[in-house]
Amino acid sequence: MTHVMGILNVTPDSFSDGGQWHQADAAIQRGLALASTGADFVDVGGESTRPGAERVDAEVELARVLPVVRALSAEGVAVSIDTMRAATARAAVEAGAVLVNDVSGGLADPRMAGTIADLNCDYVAMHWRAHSTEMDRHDAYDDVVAQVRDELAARVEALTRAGVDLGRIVLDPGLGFSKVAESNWPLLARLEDWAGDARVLIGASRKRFLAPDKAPLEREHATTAVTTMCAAHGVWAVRVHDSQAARDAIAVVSSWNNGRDRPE
Ligand code: PMM
Repeated sequence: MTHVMGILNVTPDSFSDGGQWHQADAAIQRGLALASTGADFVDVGGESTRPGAERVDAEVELARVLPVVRALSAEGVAVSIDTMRAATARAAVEAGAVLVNDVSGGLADPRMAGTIADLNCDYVAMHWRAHSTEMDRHDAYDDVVAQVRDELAARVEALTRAGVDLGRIVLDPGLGFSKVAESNWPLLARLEDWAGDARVLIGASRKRFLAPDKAPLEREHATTAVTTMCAAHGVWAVRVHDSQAARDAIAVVSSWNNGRDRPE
């Protein structure tokens, strides 16, 4: 059954006021709420990857995420750390995180592959071409499905060469990252053509391509529709803001499939 990864961005624009403790406290409460409403993982990130976003210093990123990772892990929540930095990944796993979610697939930090091999944890390798300030200049494809397949295969090759167990790698097409709106749909419609037998994570939640004329919060129904399709197509996990909506959609697909086996 498809897993739910709840999004927890511990970034300044996510919280309206207060100092560091307040931010961490609010983030921890949000993480617990995500877990209690159906998130199998809570994905903690301290650096925005929205198009155009500037990078934050490693120390700032670490100070944002570490107390949250530690507190949620202590409460029994399965935490995933959303980072491109090997040092942040290591510190988070040592604080209890069980999965590293790297939007750069190991490209942003040459030490990431060796660190994951060493940590021996699950690792999401997302398709990525450039940092947020430049990603829109790298959105040209002749055949987006074939190129994402090949570019991800190159990452898998580099990761396994560094000692990462193939079974630990989850592939993600990086919806909205160096992709114009129309490039995202073939990647969803032709999952098996780029992912093969690998586990797949899909992060479509509230992204612009779902409904360009709507505000992010108004893209929630479209997000749930994508979750439903993902569950029907055997996707391993969806990364979402609303864990309850995703959980309900996945339960519907599961009951629907069970209905096939049940006598009338
Ligand atoms: N998207 C964002 C951040 N992290 N991680 C993965 N694996 N896949 C994604 O699609 C992804 C990600 C950007 O979305 P946000 O600003 O809502 O966190």
